[in-house]
Amino acid sequence: MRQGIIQSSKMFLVANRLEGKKVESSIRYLSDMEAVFMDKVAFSALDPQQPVYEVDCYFPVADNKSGGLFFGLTRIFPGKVGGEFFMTKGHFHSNNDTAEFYWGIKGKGLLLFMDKTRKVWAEEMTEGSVHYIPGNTAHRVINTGVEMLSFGACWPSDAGHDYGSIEKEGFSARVVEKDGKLIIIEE
Ligand code: PAN
Ligand code: ZN
Repeated sequence: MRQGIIQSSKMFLVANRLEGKKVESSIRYLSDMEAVFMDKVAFSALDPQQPVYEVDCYFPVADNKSGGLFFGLTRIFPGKVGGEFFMTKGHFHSNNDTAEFYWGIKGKGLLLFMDKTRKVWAEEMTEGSVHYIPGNTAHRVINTGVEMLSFGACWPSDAGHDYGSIEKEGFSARVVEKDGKLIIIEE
């Protein structure tokens, strides 16, 4: 049953790609993400125009209006800076106590959660996985695979995005590959 629902949403997303909807697309390049990665030497050796992830969003109601839902499709390229995998910037919602669903469509990764006390935990994201992100919880997705990682998202239209605290303080855990093994380095 669960698989059936995800299969049909995957068909909708991959086959029709929000066709007929007014989609707003954005791309994050390495040059937008200097503060995010740990290894500044490895970072400076890479092409700043390398895309890290792209997002297609469908906003059926005005931003900040309560009662509506927004929909996003994110694709994170495979890649690393030093040993650290490509990932999204990550954020809290500005309207703190608003939740979100993520679901894996293709590829593999980790969804990293962090609460306001900086406690972190993670869930594996794979094709068909479903993830509930509670309110007051920062969220970031990391592509730990060798292919594109695609996932869907649905969040309240009055959630807003607060990138500031993550830009300043980061997450309290990083996901890196060392000697061919995936490890999580906690603060
Ligand atoms: C998602 C994210 C998307 C990109 O739609 O906005 O995956 O990640 P960043 O916003 O962290 O750059 C979402 O969580 N919306 O609320
Ligand atoms: Zn969010």
